[in-house]
Amino acid sequence: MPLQQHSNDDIAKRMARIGDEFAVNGNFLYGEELCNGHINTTYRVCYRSEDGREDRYILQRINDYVFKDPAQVMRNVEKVTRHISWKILRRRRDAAGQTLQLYPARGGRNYIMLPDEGGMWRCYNNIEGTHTYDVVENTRQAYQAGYAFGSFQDLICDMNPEDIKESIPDFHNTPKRYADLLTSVAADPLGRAVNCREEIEKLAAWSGRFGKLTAMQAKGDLPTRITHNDTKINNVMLDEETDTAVCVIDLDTVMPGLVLYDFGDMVRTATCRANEDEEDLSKVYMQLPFFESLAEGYLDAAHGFLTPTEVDWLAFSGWLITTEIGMRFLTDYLDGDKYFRTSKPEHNLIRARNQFKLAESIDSHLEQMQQYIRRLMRSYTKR
Ligand code: GN1
Ligand code: MG
Repeated sequence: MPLQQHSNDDIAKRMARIGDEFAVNGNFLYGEELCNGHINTTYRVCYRSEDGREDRYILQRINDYVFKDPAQVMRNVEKVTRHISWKILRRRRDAAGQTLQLYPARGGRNYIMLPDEGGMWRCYNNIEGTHTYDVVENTRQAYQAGYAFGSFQDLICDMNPEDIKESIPDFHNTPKRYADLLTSVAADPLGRAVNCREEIEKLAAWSGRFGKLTAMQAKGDLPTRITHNDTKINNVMLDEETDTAVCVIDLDTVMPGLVLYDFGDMVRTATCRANEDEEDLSKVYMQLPFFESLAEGYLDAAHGFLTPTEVDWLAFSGWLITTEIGMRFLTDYLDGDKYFRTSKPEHNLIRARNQFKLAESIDSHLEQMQQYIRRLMRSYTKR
């Protein structure tokens, strides 16, 4: 979601200065800030080449409070983007431009360090002819999101796991996230715990279920795979005209994980018509038809490689990840809003309450959700 175009002001000069560090073609025309992530800073810039062609690029600053080793993030991203491009281009030569590509920077790396501009910057192609949604509007979009991330997992499942390092350790380790919350409650540096007693109690009551997936993973009952780990609906680029999925973006958290974390985060963001900032909690609930389409899209792409145990926990993962992200918002609220970008007072508390409401709604549908998944799986074996 661009805010405002800049072509000749100080912001434009900064964007041009950063863009000129990369192998982009031509002269800077204009740029705009894209405001749909909580972590990195993102600009879309347009350059005109000598022959009059206008090309758009994405410039992004990697947040080094969140990603402690940004160079490692870039090594992961480079391997993943290359692997995907190689696979897609082998199938469809005309798909160039529809996968993420990094542009080299001055000096030969795929990033540049600009200490006076906040640190590390990188440059991607802008995937033209596509758009994203912050909330799902119809079941077709939910299907496409599921299909896109299922296909993504399929595309990267043959990468060498040794090649991809953890960019944020314990990213989806829910018991660890809960322990972090309890540490923040105990420290309570800003005296905010008093505002969220009810939420803290709620989590204590739910905490017996937080370790289900990590325990199964530790026992070897759930396979560790390379996964995306941030499968929000607005990380799927859909064709502007047909609304079919073109590619997924935001690869910074691609690392070893459970496919259930990816599916869970899709349930969190593609089955509710309200976004995570919605304050009117009466609008925050899961819609079963959206879940069904999401599951159908995901399984159409992924049913071939999932194990029966993975399939058994798909619905539960929606509840778990929604609760986990809510817990992370609450922890950041207590810590003083250092991690997630906020734009109003109590923003992280609002988000946490929203997520807990959604988690309760998902929880009340778990049996129906899992039944639907079982039915879908049976339909594949019959085909
Ligand atoms: C962050 O920046 P964004 O919106 O892509 C976060 C995700 C959360 C999400 C909640 C690296 O992602 O884990 O699910 O906010 N990313 C990181 O909206 O922490
Ligand atoms: Mg992200």
